[in-house]
Amino acid sequence: MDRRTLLRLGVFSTLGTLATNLVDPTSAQSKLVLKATDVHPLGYPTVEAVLAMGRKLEAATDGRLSIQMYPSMQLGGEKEMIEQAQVGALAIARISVGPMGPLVPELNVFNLPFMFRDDAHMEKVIDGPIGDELLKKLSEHPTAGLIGLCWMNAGTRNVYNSKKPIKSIDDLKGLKIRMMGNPVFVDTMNALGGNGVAMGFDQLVNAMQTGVVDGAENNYPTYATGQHYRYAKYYSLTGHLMIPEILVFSKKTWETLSKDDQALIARFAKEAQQEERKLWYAMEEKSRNEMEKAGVEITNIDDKKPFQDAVKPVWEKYAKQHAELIKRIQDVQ
Ligand code: GTR
Repeated sequence: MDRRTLLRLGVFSTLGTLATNLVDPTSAQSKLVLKATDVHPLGYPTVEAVLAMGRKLEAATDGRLSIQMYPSMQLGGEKEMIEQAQVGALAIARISVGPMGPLVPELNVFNLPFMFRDDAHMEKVIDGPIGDELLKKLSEHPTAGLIGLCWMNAGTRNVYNSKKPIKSIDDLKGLKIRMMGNPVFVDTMNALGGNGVAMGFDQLVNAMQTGVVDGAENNYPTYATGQHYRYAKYYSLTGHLMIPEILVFSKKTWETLSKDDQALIARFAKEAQQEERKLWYAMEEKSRNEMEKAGVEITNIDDKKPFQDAVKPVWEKYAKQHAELIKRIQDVQ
């Protein structure tokens, strides 16, 4: 947009009231504030990694590009975040791969129960060619409307509930457990013997408070910062899911950026992938300690085999169409 068009649109006269974006008539180039969001609060590794990315962007562009973070579900749950990024109402969303499966089927391989052997395996996959390919798949997807910037660690998800410790698979019977909104997760919980209830993260605390669900499943940091332990004190190490996070950028906004700005954002995002990881492990340990102090009952499950056997039908249903990709993931040592 040239200066004349901006004048015609009255942009300069209303500048004082414009809170975001946009044009600073005193600078040669326009300023852009990228709106970012996360369901987690300040201090959470993913939030801090994106904030650090914003500081770098600001420094590298003399303040022309910056990131404004809206943490703690200020802009809604992840479904809403995806929708807002798709229409360009926000630029950056840090979400779990969980709700991305229905959008880009290949991403669902990360959502399969017991897909990764451990954190190291998961990291090797997201840091390597498969990680890059999947980000590209998302970015080039004709209708997803999102650019995949990078991955982040999110540890292992374990089941927690208000009724009893889960020592063996039989203990899951009859428990209503909140799962993320993606059929693969409800199927997983049902295959394990519980009752999977799909629900947004933003509704979970209320659902536990009112007994709509008996519990949920997540990593230590989410269990702790989300205050979930207050309603479900039995945390059992089922380790059934290990789902990385993904940082997405609105394709609509992306296409308005210069190639240089795109490259800069992509570079800082790659760095954020590694930086979040360090914060992640520290936070995981801290949360676990806090939970022990808060009186949470943590239960180890020695024999995972019955759990792995029980989810075979889920693999039958969702893995077949991605057999080659899954084999490549399993072969990563
Ligand atoms: C967390 C993840 C969030 C969100 C949440 C959930 O581990 O960081 O992005 O997906 O789980 O269960 O909805």
